[in-house]
Amino acid sequence: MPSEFELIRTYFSRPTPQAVLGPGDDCALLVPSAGCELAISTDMLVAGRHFLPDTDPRQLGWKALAVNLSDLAAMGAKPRWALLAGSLPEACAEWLASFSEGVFACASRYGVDLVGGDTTRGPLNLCFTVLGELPAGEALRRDRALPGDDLWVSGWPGLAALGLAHLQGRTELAEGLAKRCLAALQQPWPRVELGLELRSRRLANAAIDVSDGLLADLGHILERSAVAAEVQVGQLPSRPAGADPAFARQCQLAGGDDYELVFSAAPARRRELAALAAELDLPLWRFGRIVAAADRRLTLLDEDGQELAVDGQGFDHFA
Ligand code: TPP
Repeated sequence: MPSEFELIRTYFSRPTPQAVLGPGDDCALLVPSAGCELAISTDMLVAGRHFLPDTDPRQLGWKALAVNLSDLAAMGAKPRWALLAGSLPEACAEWLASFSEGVFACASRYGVDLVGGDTTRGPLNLCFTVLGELPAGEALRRDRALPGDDLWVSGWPGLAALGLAHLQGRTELAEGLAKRCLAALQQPWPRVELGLELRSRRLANAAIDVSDGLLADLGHILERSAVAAEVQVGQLPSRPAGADPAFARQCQLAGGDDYELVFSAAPARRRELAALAAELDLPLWRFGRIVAAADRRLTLLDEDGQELAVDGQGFDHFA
């Protein structure tokens, strides 16, 4: 059994060119770029709650870091550094090698240095802290949506929740679709480039990443911006062939684990957003609009303009 220090040295020590001092001392030493603010976020992944205990360790390593980077993406921050605090039931060399491979695959894809952390024995629990930077005063925030803004969402919300339901035997999926949904669940791609471009081109007024569910996370924008919204369900990506359509819609609206970005933008920016979608090769769906109303209400409309019941609170750890 390796000691804690051997474990860190063997599996979690890689060069950290973006740090003055990386792992090995009591603290890492970091210098943000001149004129930048730091964006900092932390997210914990607990076995049985955020992932199934038999999840492939390489995919788990990727996802544990990716869901944290998604928070940086939502604010338009450039990821730079990460710390990992984890408790592990045992120091299994094979598991650790695969897990750290997944972590560093994600870290190098998004340009992040792992600069420190902590390891202890205990139930499997992984908690990254990520640090990014952005020009002072320019963060994309939840509280800046304006009446009249369009609402947009990136990518393919709903696939990850379908994948989880499939793994848990709650729904059947056609073979090709199952593969896509499991990839969305197990290896999400945080929309870092999208967040950076929305921020630097000043295209979005407000943004959030979708972790708990599309409607639930949109609700945070409404709450913080003190506005209401109308959502046109028919303008969301069409339900994938090979799944129960009603269940797929439910997953899309309230499933969570998507790590897509929802944002609001002035209608005058539609053309630039279409160009950005083509540039990033990432679909952007205009699925509603922000309306002025003190009640912060979310109205769901079907293809015929009929109001639908809002059924789906999103994921809640304490529900
Ligand atoms: N159960 C298992 C075994 N795996 C899952 N992926 C889920 C449930 C679904 N799930 C777990 S956490 C979560 C979802 C949809 C929401 C996101 O997690 P949270 O800790 O709320 O992230 P945050 O909103 O803090 O970024």
